[in-house]
Amino acid sequence: ERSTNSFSYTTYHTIEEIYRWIDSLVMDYPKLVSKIDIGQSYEGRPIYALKFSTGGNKPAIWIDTGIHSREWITQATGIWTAKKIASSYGVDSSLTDILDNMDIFLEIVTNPDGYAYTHSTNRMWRKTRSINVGSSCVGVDPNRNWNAGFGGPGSSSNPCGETYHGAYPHSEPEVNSIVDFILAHGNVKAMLTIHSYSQMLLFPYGYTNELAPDHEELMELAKQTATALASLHGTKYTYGTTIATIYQADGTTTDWAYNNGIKYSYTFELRDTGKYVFILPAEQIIPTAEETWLALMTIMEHVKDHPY
Ligand code: PAY
Ligand code: ZN
Repeated sequence: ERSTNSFSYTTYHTIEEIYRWIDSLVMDYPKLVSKIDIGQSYEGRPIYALKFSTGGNKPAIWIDTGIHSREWITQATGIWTAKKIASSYGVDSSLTDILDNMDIFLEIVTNPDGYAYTHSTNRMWRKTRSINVGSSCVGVDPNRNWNAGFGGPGSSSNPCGETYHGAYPHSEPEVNSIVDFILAHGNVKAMLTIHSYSQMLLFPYGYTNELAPDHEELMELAKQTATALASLHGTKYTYGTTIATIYQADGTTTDWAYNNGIKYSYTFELRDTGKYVFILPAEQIIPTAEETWLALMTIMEHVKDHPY
């Protein structure tokens, strides 16, 4: 009996529980799943990515959840998604076809220090937990810390701000670990970064009104993805560029990925639209994860079928 079968996918978990569960997943599916140590957080916690691979180094899809620690539905969705990928290989023909052609990387706790802090002290903590020289305020917004439009007006230069960009690009080890990993890998074809809330699917750019060269394809795929997502529970997503759909955001993951040659670069904003905000009831974990799966599959199939 696989030990990940008895885990509770319907409740929220601490980082210790998630890290133990990650080891169980690797033990349950040793041929498909491995754990990669990609670095250390500011406070010294290990940073792990799961690798789903049928062997070798294939072109890859990167997914991360929880870069903003208070967005708990995203780490919970990441856990469910990891189990879904592992248990679908050889069972679901579409996912099997994806994994026969591509590797999937999934980083579930992308901001470990922040996540621990949302459990210990402040449920609403968004940023990292790094100390800012010359300020008593702690933390940098890890989704303003990437080297793409870094430091622009869609971010804060005040260390006390919720969107503080940090002292310099990739100052945060949580961001820099991903940058190093992806650049060293060299063959990442899609980068999907999962946030909440707002029910949106966003793509480049956030730092400029200029349209990306692949704008039409990204827009069409976003439309198909939103349709697939809504087909399960009727959850409605809006979609478009970050700047036009939510607001100007500078130094974000998706803009960095796109400018570094990763065409299929999307930010998900999961449930809801403002009723429960970041404290989404645990009963919504499975429905959210299930509908998000349909969206992820739509994008992953498209990436597999459109090599570049
Ligand atoms: O990556 O497209 C992007 C930027 C948009 C997100 C951001 O500000 O980093 C949107 C917000 C988020 O998920 O962090 C939205 C939520 C509701 C917030 O905290 O404002
Ligand atoms: Zn966020």
